[in-house]
Amino acid sequence: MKLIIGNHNYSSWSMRPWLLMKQVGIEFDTVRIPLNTDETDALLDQWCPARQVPVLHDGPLVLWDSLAICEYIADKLPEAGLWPVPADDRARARAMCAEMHAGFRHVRRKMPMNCRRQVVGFEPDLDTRIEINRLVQLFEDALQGSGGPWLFKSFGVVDAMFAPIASRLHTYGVHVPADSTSWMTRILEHESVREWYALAAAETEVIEPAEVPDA
Ligand SMILES: N[C@@H](CCC(=O)N[C@@H](CS)C(=O)NCC(=O)O)C(=O)O
Repeated sequence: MKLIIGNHNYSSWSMRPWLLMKQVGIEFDTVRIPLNTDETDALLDQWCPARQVPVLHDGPLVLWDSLAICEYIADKLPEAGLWPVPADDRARARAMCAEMHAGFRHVRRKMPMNCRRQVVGFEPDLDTRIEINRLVQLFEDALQGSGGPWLFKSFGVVDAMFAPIASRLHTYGVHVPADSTSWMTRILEHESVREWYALAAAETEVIEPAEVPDA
């Protein structure tokens, strides 16, 4: 199995399936395509049918979407329990992943993932604040419903899908309520997230549009 990813520092979509695959202990190789370089387009053409990362290559199967890759891993390893068992919880977890996948465009644009940075004095604008409040509502509802420690009790697709949000909230110094903070801390201290951060720290590429200046 090969997972094609972007820069560890910036590629939030890549982090999601990578983290899930690490969590379940599946063996895979990584092909890293640094984004925004002169070689990026040629490498995307070679590996990525939609010219985006992440992409999973598993034998003849080529899967070009982060959520589809997570679903595939969950299907392949049902014993890993990557979706909650009660149907209502599973439906809620799926709705959360769908909302993450399709939404939060202000958070994505104005708070780009940047594992290496700790941005000083960041003040979200109104649109971004509204989306942060929605994220907090999702976290608090899931954690209070499940009792934690992960969003739906045990680590699953939903935690992997929201891991880059924890990274962003941390980078931009956004404070969230206690339950959300505990989940954020737990995910940022997850062994595989620390490994991802170490890989990000070792990268030298800088993507200027993703570098939000300190205030
Ligand atoms: N829907 C896609 C979105 C992936 C996506 O937007 N990837 C970005 C990087 S994080 C990308 O590949 N951009 C191509 C580029 O910057 O050239 C998924 O979830 O897999």
